[in-house]
Amino acid sequence: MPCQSNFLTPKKRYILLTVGIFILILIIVASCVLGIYLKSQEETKSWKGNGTSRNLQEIVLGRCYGYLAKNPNLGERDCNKIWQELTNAVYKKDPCSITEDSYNNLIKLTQEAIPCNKSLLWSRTNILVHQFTKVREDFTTLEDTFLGSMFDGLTWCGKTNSAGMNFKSCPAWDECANNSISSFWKKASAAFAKSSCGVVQVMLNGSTDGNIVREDSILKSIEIPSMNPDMVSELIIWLMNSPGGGSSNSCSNKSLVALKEYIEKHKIRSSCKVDYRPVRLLQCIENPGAADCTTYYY
Ligand code: AVW
Repeated sequence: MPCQSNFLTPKKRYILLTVGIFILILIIVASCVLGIYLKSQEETKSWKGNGTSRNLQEIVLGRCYGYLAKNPNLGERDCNKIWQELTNAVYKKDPCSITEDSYNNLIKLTQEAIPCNKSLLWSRTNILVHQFTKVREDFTTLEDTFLGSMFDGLTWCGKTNSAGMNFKSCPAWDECANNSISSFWKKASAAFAKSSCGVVQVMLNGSTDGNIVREDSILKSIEIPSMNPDMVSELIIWLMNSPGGGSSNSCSNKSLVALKEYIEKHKIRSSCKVDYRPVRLLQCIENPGAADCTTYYY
């Protein structure tokens, strides 16, 4: 009896093979198109904040080497590794899924001892406090430290589906809870407060609109709770009013009294000075004609 083969005829085989190859090519092309589409969607996805600062890598590396040159006591630090850890924290990740822990390695690489009685915290006095530490190097804000000075004023975020920074837009501070910028500053602020010791100072703005200290400020929500009451003996508030008149406040202001109670609830003693003279003198350099400055002329 002739053998009845179940095998396909060469013609059928040829057709099947052609169809198979065609489907395979179709799948490859479709996934390429989808990949390109996803990437382009990501590039055009517009977050509310500015994109990554231009020349971020060069700026961070330059600031890193600059700080090390001025502070040889920090010893050997690898600026390229620091940059690498920043990219590890944010590359190929949704910029709204970056937690404080994402920066653990970066924090480890930039650890620095803050001498006791030197830490200066601030809220709503960003410009004034840094004008002050420029002339008074015996005080240090987070932005004057190795870590803080490298990233101060810069913006960065990665892209979900590819390596590299997103230079078009990044989430704004409040756009999502775990964004690359807010998580970084929260983590850095907690580390700074944790390593502070002795008498700590905090510069506040008595002439600001609204609350002197915002409820969700980093000072209140992160730094005060992070300080170790066994290491910090006192928190001294410098309440700075604008010398040009306008609204001003005293230490008996309701929100300051509440802040004092909040500090003491964290087992840290606190006190308050209005218009701390060394800072007032600095304000008067900028505004010598202001009513509250004329008393300094003899
Ligand atoms: P700030 P903080 N929304 O003057 O106590 C938008 O109130 O917060 O002082 N931007 C914010 C927000 C927010 N909820 N929170 C913080 N920022 C950004 C580190 C924003 O760029 C130092 F050690 C704003 O201009 C100080 O002791 C800036 O943070 C403490 O944290 C300051 O807000 C100052 O932070």
